[in-house]
Amino acid sequence: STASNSALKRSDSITDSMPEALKQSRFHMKRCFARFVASGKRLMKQQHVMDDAEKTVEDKVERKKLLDGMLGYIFSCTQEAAVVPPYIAFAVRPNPGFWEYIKVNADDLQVEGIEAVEYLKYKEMIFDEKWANDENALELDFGAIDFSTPRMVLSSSIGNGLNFTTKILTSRLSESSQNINPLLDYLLSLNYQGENLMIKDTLNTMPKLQQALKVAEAYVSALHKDTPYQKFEDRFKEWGFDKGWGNTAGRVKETMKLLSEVLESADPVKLESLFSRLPNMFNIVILSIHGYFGQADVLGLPDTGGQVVYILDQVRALEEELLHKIELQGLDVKPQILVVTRLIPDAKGTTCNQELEPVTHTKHSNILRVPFYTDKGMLHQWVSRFDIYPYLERFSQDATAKILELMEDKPDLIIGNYTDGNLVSSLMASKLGVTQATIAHALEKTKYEDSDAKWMAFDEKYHFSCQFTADIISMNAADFIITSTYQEIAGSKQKPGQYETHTAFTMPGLCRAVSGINVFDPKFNIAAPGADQSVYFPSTEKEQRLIAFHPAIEELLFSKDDNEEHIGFLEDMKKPIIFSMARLDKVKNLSGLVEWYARNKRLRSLVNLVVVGGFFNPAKSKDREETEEIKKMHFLMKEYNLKGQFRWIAAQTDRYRNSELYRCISDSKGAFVQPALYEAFGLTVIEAMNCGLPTFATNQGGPAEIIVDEVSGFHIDPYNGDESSDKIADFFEKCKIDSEHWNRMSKAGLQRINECYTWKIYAKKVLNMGSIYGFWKRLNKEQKLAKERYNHMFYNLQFRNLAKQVPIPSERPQDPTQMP
Ligand code: UDP
Ligand code: LCN
Repeated sequence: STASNSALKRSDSITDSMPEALKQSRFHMKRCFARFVASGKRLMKQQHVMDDAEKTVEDKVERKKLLDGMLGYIFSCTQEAAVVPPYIAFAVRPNPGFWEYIKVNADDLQVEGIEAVEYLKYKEMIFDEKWANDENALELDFGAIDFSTPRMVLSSSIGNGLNFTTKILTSRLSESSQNINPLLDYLLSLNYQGENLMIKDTLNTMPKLQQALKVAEAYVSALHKDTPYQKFEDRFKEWGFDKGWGNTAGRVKETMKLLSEVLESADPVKLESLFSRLPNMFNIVILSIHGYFGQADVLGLPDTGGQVVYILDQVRALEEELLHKIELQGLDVKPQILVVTRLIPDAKGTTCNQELEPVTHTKHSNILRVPFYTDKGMLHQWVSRFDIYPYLERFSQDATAKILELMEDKPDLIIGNYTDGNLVSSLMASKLGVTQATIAHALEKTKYEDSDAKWMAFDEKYHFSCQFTADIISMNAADFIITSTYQEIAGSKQKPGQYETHTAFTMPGLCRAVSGINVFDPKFNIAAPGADQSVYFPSTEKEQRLIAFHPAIEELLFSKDDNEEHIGFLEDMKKPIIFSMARLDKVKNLSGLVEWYARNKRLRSLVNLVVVGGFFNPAKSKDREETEEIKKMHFLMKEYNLKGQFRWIAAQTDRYRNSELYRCISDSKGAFVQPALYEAFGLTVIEAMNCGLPTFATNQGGPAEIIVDEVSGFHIDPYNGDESSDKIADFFEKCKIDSEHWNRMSKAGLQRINECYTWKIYAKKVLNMGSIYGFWKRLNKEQKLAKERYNHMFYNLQFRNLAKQVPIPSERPQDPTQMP
């Protein structure tokens, strides 16, 4: 962003350019570095580095020159600096995914490039000197065990792994000799529950297969394209083929042609197209363990939010796509999708105590619930996702047995969600030898500053020791990783991505991850979710509106009394409403929004505020963060006298009613505000935009990518409340002057959604990934095994012990008679 970025040529490393840059401003830099070390050992963030640099140079012109120059650029790319006098070790990130570590001696300004491991040791010196100096401290290095996986090289390729993998596959296939073609091997192995598909053992060499393809292709070419497969099935069998090629002569011909061409000389586009047709995916397991996983009355309960919404929509989209594919393959097979979650006997009026529940609007998909067991028997109550670790191993075994029983076969793909689901998916997939995908709706590490370096202080409350260990295990175990945005993997120019922060990090006293994950690994893939558009549609689609809810919504928004469901009221019912809805977690920052609003007179005069989240009695909450947030909300209401302008509504559970609520807010010409301190993706943002609401969303995380600032909505800075509330106020002021302004913004939001965020695109992509990465995994058996063994040792020696330290609640006696 600075004027002379160009001073750093792409080929120059920061280590190379820094000495010269320091030399040029030696006088100021001496003072600046003296300032860095003045307060002794500590960890500086970018802002501190910049502030100190600015303070050092008094003269304005000089300062500008310095900050616009090379040094200013280096400081602006510095994510963090460990001050260990006389050294300062810098972690510099010039571009997404690219890091350089440098140490500078503050006394003589000597510069030296260092490796990540050395940087981490400096950082550890601040927190645990003894451990930092322990030569045998536990060091994790997946880079060293992962020796053969090809890597992408460009920041811009990150998240596009499928494409890259297909290209690498193509060149591997071209290298392999005619008779031991791994693709042939793979095709021979295709089956559904033991029943052979596509080619029989008789076509077990390339010449035989190619010859048979020629004959069969010529034969189907002569048939009318709509001739059903059954009509020529017998002929096919004689030639050595089985079903799976297609439902009609036309489709069969296309598939055969694709294979013939790929066998002759592979090309990535054809290879991907061929793999998207292969009958290799029928049964899928999706793991989502914590919280209340149900289809009604669960949203807004602790730990129960977007993940549930995401998975239910995902299952519907995947099933639809599977059915479509199977039909085209000409097979008579019922795909099965099982969402595997925790059974909670204390179900709080939800269905979470039922073992099996069909997923609505699907034909063959079910929720399977498996209870948690401890030595004392079945666990009855909800447990926080932060305390879930002691139950997972047993859960994984019980769930695996149940799945095999229900599916009568191994699944073809296991998809994990969030730390707990991902860890279980790793255990299960490794045991069954099945392709594994992981999804991290949020990696908790990025949500709390220095949660790794200061893990010990967080551990009692959050058990990050378990969580980050589990996350690292799963990331490395997964055959592919599905993310919702680019930023989730590699962040932005300014800010590292969630996965990226797992590249090199340290938890002093526990483990130093020298290479935890590599964001250039082609396993990373972006597949953004959507919102169910039959539920979340624009307020302008009058015929579809769910007007039956209107009286209830009217009451919810405007009645004057306080009750169990709402407190506070709106005096002027004509004003536009700014609206937010989330779980009452600290990171969601709903109380922050209330405070911004409360402090901004202009905004208060322009609009009312309505917030949906949590409930009102702090004594009733079992969730640590929720309790604090509830108290803060009450405090703010009183302190700023929000009476008449603010309505607080308790957590809502009906998504149909919620969708109509969004639309009613839209009718008021209001806006949606998502003020989170950090948001991994932000489903409410796309729900609101689908309903036609102009949306202001946090610039920290996924929403920054969903919304193009000032084009399809607005970014707000959750760490700068005054600026954010002013931005909202500006919008409403502008709407007063220009009545079209609101409509334009509303339409632009919708357009953005329809172009980029739908479930159909998602399902196609994910099934293609399952197909390609499944094959990739077979091709790289040795590498996979080596990594699996390394990972397993880490699981056994580290994770298991950490999990044992997490207390098991005894609030309610567990039932010993329920011991299986
Ligand atoms: N939600 C709800 N009622 C509430 C709070 C949230 O129905 O009281 C829904 C919301 O509509 C969205 C999901 O829960 O579908 C929250 O997803 P998001 O991605 O915004 O956040 P998460 O809770 O997953 O962190
Ligand atoms: C969990 C979150 O915290 C959100 O950011 C996501 O939108 C949601 O899961 C669905 O992926």
